Amino acid sequence: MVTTTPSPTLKALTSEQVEAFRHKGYLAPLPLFTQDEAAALRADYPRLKALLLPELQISRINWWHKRNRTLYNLCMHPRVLDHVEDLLGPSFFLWGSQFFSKEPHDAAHVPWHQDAKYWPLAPQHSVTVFIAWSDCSPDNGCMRVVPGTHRTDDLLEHGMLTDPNALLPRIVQDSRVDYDTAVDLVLEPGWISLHHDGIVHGSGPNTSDRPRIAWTCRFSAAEVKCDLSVWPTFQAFPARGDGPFNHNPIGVPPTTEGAPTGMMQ
Ligand SMILES: O=C(O)CCC(=O)C(=O)O
Repeated sequence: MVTTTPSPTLKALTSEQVEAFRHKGYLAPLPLFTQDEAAALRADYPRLKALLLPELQISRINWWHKRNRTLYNLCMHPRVLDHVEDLLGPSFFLWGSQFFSKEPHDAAHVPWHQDAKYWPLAPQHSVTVFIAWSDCSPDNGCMRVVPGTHRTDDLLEHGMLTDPNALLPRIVQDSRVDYDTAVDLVLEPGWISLHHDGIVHGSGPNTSDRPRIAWTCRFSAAEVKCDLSVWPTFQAFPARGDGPFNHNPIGVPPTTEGAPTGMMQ
């Protein structure tokens, strides 16, 4: 397991919060956007969703930041980057983004998993910023984490699922994970959580009358390299610091309001 490398000068978090992230593998809840800013995000959701090809499901499509200026800017918002810098250190890049949305009474769920199990990235030094666009609560399927599960030497065994409602295809299969200790990450609109790429996390279905809308952006420290034989369309978008950012192809920030045309497209 690779630990966090906090900046010498913290920008958004306290040293106690950085220490808690190291120990538990997540931080939440963290208020980040104002109520007005959160309402503006939420109001924009139908426009963004309508940009997708009709056959695509919004929660099964990623890497919007490569195609859409508004969402690129959201990932690169200075307050978002301040939080990431406090955990990854001064030089890091953006490479991933995805909505995880569930309509009211939606059976969609996210099986327990470790992000790093899906990602051909090395060394393991990445963090996800999860931004709530709606409230995220137990009844509408908020994210859940199993604290401390990032502190294993190796990634855990995962099995494959065929469940059509599973938003991701793999599930942790390791009897050492104690799900009784799982924590609900309850967020108000505009609040965020931060999670380590090794923590076991997932979420249940939406049993409420309200939508659950969340946006994730993924960042890695400058030294992280992607195996392009696995993810040939991977691009790094430098976010902060001087790098060097020479380990991966560099992306050109979008200037228009486009949308992905498929996974990783
Ligand atoms: O939105 C969720 O419930 C899960 C999100 C997730 O798995 C992730 O951000 O890695």
